[in-house]
Amino acid sequence: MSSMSGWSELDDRVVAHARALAADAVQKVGNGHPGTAMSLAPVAYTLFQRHLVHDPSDPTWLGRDRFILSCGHSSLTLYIQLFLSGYGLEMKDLQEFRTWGSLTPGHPEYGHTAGVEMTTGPLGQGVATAVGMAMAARYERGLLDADAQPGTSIFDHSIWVICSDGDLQEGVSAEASSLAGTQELGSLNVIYDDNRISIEGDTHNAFTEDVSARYRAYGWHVIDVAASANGSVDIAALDNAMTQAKKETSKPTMIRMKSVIAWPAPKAQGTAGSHGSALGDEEIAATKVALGLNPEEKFAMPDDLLKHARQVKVRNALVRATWDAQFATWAANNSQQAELLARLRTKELPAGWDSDIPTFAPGKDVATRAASGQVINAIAKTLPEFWGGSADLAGSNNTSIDGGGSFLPATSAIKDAHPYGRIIHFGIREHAMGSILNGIALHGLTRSFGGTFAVFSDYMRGAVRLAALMNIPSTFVWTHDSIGVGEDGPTHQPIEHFAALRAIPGLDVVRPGDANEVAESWKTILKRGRAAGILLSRQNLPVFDRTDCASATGTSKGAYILKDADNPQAILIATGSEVSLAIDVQKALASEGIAVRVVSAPCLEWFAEQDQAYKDSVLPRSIKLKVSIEVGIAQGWHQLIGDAGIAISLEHYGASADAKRLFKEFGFSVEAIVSKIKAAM
Ligand SMILES: Cc1ncc(C[n+]2csc(CCOP(=O)(O)OP(=O)(O)O)c2C)c(N)n1
Ligand SMILES: [Mg+2]
Repeated sequence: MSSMSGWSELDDRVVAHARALAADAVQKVGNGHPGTAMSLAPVAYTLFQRHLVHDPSDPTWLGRDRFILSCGHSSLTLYIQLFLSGYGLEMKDLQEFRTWGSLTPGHPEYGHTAGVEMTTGPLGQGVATAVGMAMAARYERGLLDADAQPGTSIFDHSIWVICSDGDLQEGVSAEASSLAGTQELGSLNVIYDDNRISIEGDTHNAFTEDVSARYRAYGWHVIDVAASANGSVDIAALDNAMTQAKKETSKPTMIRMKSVIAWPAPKAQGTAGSHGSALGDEEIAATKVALGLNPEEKFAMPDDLLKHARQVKVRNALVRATWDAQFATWAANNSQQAELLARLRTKELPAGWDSDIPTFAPGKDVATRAASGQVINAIAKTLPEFWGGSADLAGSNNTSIDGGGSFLPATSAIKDAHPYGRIIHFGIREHAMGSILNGIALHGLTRSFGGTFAVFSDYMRGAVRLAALMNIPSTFVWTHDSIGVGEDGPTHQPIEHFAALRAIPGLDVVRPGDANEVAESWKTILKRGRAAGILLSRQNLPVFDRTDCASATGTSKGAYILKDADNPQAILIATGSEVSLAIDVQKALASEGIAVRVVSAPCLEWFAEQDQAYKDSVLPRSIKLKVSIEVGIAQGWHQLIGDAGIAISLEHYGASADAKRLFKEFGFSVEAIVSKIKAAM
């Protein structure tokens, strides 16, 4: 039994049963990850019982700490604590582990199981997303309680993470951890399960660096916790480390904790086999004997032990009540902020929030990235919760909020640094930027965006997919969206990216055709509150004369008739920079007596949601010749243009030359498209 105060023999018995539960749950379904959940059971229990500020009766309590299990494969680590703390999971749910419709899927899923703060499973993401949560915590504090002394605000709380070797091998965690050091995110506490085992065995087959030294070099506070003599996690030392972690408020803390996977299974402990395979009845029985449990019993958690563990609910209800009282005082003294908070919690946009968004006059060509920059600044005026930045391309992505100040700790020597600044400098870390945006969105109160070149959306794809999977409102700003980039050449010219991004279910891929479509796109993105990416041109584009064309409000429908003709013989469907080209093609054909309709299609996902009558009105079946014009691969377009359609596309990499020349060389000219259409007629 551990000698620390407030820890009793009952706690030891809960932990012993929790270890056995992990083994039983995997054995029952026949697959899963028992070893880590067994060895981490005391770690998570200590955190949930003694350190994590949470209210199991209200998993969305604003004042709570956040907990992320970055090594999502060890989902039982979390499920068992949710069961023991009384979040609503019961033994039956553990028995249904990894089965259809259960509350205990293979990896934790946000929005599915109460108490799960993020979907994890792709290693590294949890650590990186937690960095975003810690950044959001500081920014939100700035909105609500800016002047409170450090550690005294009711909005001060910690972000706790348990991660594994794989989490720290993944680059995304390194990107984000480096930034967390620069940002001095004292609220972030990461417990690293240093068990030196991954699927292929000893991690020294690929991972020999001194992780502690690396994190110290990042500017973290690192605490090393050795294992007990018998191989189990040293709970008293870990408990003490957690206390130290909370005390350190000017640096993120890493607790590097030695453990033995699957401890104390006699044969399986310390083996890679225990990572992802059921241990087998015999080994589980032997483990139970080693734990002092009845080897005949499965899924055991005696009532007295469960009752003991669930006292955490009672204890924390008192913490919650105190917080509620402090909150009431805060609200009474800060009526404006309280009003803001009430709105932010409902995720509603205030009346007139979009009143400063400009309308762009025709006549002067505008790059859609430049229009986006203006729109971002207009939104920033009315929505204090709107903030973001770029992966070192702010000037190119047009993502800076004028006068917003750089989000940096008070100690920073950077000009315009401010702990509550609205401009995030992500550094050249696209993947972490994506994860951090997800963390900000998950944290709950604010809306954030992050920019880079569209071609580097690939670098952040893991995070983008998770944003869509979790259905959270991360907004990705992807500029330089085509060969229109010009001279930088094929490494910088997206080709397959539109299709690749549209392939992600639940992601809105928005490619506005002119400045006014940009304004409407941002409005729609903000209103919908879903994961979205906006693709913007580097080069100037004409601003359509809306007295001559349809209103840009059609943007929110995803596709709309921009400019019609009497009895059109064909429909041109274009996105982004190709919409103005389509208008020119329409003119050229008209001069030859051929009438065609031009449809601008800024977002195929939004269009897909429209009713059939609307879709048929824009793209009637009776007009057989449908022509898509988009300067990327054609993949996906045949769904809209059908067998009789033509896709004007780019099926190969670009080249280094001026943009106009590239469009012409690659068939994106009025002449080339007109002749293709005429041939098809
Ligand atoms: C990005 C990513 N790559 C690969 C995997 C597949 N995978 C799951 S767990 C794991 C390694 C497990 O090692 P470790 O992180 O040390 O966890 P432990 O076995 O100690 O629980 C791998 C490669 C994954 N989940 N995510
Ligand atoms: Mg490991």
